[in-house]
Amino acid sequence: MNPIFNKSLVALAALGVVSFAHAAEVKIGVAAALSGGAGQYGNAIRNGFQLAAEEVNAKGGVNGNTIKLVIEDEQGKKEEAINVFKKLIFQDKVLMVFGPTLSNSAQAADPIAQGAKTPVFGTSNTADGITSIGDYVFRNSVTEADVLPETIKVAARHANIKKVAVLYGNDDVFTKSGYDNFKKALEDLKIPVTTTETFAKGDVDFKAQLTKIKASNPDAIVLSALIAEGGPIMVAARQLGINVPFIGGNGMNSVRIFDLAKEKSDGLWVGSPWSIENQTAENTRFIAAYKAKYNAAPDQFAAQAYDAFYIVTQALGKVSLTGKLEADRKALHDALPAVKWSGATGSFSFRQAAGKGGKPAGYDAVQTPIVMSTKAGKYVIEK
Ligand code: 1QQ
Repeated sequence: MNPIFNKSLVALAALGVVSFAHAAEVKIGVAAALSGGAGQYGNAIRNGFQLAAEEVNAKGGVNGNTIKLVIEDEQGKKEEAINVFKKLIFQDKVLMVFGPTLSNSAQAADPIAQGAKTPVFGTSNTADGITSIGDYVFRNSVTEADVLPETIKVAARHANIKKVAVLYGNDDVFTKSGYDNFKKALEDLKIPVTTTETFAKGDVDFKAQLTKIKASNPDAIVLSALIAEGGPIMVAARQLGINVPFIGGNGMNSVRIFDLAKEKSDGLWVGSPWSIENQTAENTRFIAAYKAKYNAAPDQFAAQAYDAFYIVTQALGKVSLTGKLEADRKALHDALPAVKWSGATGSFSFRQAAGKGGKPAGYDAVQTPIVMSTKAGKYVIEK
């Protein structure tokens, strides 16, 4: 190149008029259950991330940097989540990882991110203890401990619930944690339990448990399940003539219930900061954008992922990336806790969780849950 021309280009670049290099591309990993029993959640999560990333990149990215999502299917299995985390963190060298979908997988895979000092951000992990893994673990999914007492309280007020049966999956981190938190909330609210029954992942026949539950004559069934089992449980209950309300945790807050249980899907109570019926400006805009892109309505898993992406962009906006991965991961980690955001899921901030054995803990979500019940294939907001 002509040296004079070259010099003038350097001068222009210094003024910011032209730039030599393309703006940097920031790689962010997404580990989601895109196949298997948790695929219903994972695909919605991926959609939420892709929509947000597209919006942010269309507006010029963050500090001029484009964000590239590196998306991997962890199949809702903890071994796969570990493999995917290793690939994203050590091979792809992503700045941070979103996911995995299930708490069961997060408990196994998050220590890898923590060990590599790479921020990991769950958008659907609601079990106790996930953020106690360490200070690089973040989530915007509100814990079962925070949501379930509210769901039970509101349901009990409306549906005249004096005693309940409890049914939960006893082989999954999330469904067990949901059970612990349901049990505690029921004790606190002095609601007696008529019987407690269990099932395992992959079960398809729930007749024995439901027959016992029916005989115990509860006013409602408290259910800590993922939708793959929880949907069929609700269908089977209705077929056995059990028509009392179901009170579910995060796993039951899936529109899939309307496909599975059809006209028998009424009377399911769930809580979440997000509702399709919540008509804030941010949520209305999100729902319209999601429908325009995917030709389907979003669910709370998509909404949580969408907001999580914006929460991260807020932190990234405050960070001057150096291109040195270790320093950049730490800088993002340091910037995240102070982020406040108002998105599709309402107003959001972080609070530091309790640490284990003197280690600093990660960060949980501070958000207000909305309690809903299902009626005629829709969610109704209940107060
Ligand atoms: C968890 C959950 C599931 C319902 C995620 C999809 O809340 O595993 O923590």
